[in-house]
Amino acid sequence: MNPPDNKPLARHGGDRVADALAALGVPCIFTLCGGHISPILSAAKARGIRIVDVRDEVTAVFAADASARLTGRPGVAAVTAGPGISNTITALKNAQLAQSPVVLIGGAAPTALQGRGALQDIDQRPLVAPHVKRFIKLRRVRDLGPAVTEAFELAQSGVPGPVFIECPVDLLYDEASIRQWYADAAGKGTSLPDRALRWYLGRHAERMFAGSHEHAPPVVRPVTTPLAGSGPLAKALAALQRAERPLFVIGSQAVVMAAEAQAVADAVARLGVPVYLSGMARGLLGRDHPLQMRHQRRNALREADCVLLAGVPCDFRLDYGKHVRRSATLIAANRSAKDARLNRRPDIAALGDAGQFLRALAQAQPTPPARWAGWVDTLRGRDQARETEIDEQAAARGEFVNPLAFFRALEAEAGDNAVFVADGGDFVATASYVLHPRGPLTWLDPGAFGTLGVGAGFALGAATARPDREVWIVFGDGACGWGLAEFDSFVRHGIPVIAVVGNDAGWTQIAREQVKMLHDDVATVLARTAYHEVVAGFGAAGIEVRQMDQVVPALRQARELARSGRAVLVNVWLDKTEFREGSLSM
Ligand SMILES: Cc1ncc(C[n+]2csc(CCOP(=O)(O)OP(=O)(O)O)c2C)c(N)n1
Ligand SMILES: [Mg+2]
Repeated sequence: MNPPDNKPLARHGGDRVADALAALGVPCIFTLCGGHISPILSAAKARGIRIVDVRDEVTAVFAADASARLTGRPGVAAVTAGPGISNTITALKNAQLAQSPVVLIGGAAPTALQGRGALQDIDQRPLVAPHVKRFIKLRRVRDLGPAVTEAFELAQSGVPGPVFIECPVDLLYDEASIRQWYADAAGKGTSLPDRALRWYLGRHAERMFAGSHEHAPPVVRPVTTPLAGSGPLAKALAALQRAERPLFVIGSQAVVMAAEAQAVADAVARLGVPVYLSGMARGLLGRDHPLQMRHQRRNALREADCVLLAGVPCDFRLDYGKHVRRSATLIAANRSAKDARLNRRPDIAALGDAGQFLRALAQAQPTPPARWAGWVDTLRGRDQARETEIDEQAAARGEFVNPLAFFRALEAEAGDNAVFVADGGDFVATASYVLHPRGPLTWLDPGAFGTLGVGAGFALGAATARPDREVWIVFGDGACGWGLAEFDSFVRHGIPVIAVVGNDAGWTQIAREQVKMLHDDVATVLARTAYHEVVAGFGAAGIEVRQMDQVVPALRQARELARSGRAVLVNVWLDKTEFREGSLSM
């Protein structure tokens, strides 16, 4: 919409932010509007940056996070002051724990009114600062552009993570309007306090706009990759050469430089060491690489005599380090010194980018020793035995759909270019054993924060960053509740994601243990809700599946609809299974 009087707009602070974003090559901003940030959104739009507006600020930050993980470049979200910012906290924390470079731009009350009871004015620093690498507080117009380029560099450097830029609204509108606004606020009174206020506000405006009249183009700052030294590399190489049963566990941090993920994959394939992939590294080696194991990781870790944890801390997922045998040589390659040493001190700490470390190892290692073949075969054999068990469990027939059989079907039907977003409990854990991500960066899950509700935002980020991909959300019926309103965003923006909801009418991952230990299913029971009808209300396509023989036709129809540009939700009625019996994460 043009301004009602059609007068050209004076240059304003929003233009400075947008100029910096454009210089950085930002393709897209995820947002939910608010008066505090309007100038940024309209200036960014005018520079050809896509503005994707959503229904909850948390979605905007999840989307920026997913986009960052898939492109290796910071994802950008902009939200309004106060509640706009407080709504993002879960996603900010999630991005921080996942070490994902997100730049969040937040509005704020006018500088002169902060702390005086202005609309949505709260002290935002204590709310946000614990979850970001830096809280950048701005008081001068001329700092807007440099703050954006600084935030980009910071978000990606060292251990990547979110950075917050607080932009008070009076920095964002044009100087004449703001000066007029301050003049009106100061009034025309002649008393001493009136004159003092006028003087104070005049000086305040001078400071705000000081130095803003020279216009220097934004300077993009280079990002340096932290590299492990040659000492740890030589030691790790020697340890590998001595090993009889080496094992790699490769996690998200090995692929933070997304553009180089394929080079990391090639290196891992050349190294010839059996490997388990986790987090964003799932899919690194493609669908069915002979070195990649999917099952019985705990046993493999207990037997291995040399373990490289590449971008993986010894947290709950490795039972705090207890899964690795004491006598094994433990090598930790990690950008974070804290993560490299978490719960267990490694014998060799290679502090630097884990992906680059793998590449350096592959370059330095001669061909893999022939004696490793037996070890690889042992692990392969176990993996295949587990696959046979899964096939047997998948064959069991019940009243509705068997989740294992469902994922076997999805594995066969989803395109070779599929990206899977995982959001849920048991249903998603089953998916993670049965689905084979197609290649590097084709699997997204929340990470160590274990956050339900990431699905819609992650899918939005994935679909905008990778418009050539088929984006699937694997949703628990509980988890899908957070994101259903975003089908409105998918429809408005023509984003054809396909959601499959495992409808077991409950928060099953919790119910399983709660009922067993406390004999009470309180708060874990849901209804067989018609989620497919809910999304139809937003204009998306909804399909219901209650029987196994409906699964393949429904998946094919869903792909067809998505290809024609529609967002789709397939609501799949599930049987209860014993597949996840006994698993509990604390
Ligand atoms: C934001 C958030 N709230 C609560 C939880 C606790 N939680 C973990 S798994 C789970 C159940 C998930 O249910 P659903 O999505 O239906 O998947 P299911 O286990 O039934 O397959 C819950 C509530 C969480 N991880 N995150
Ligand atoms: Mg459920």
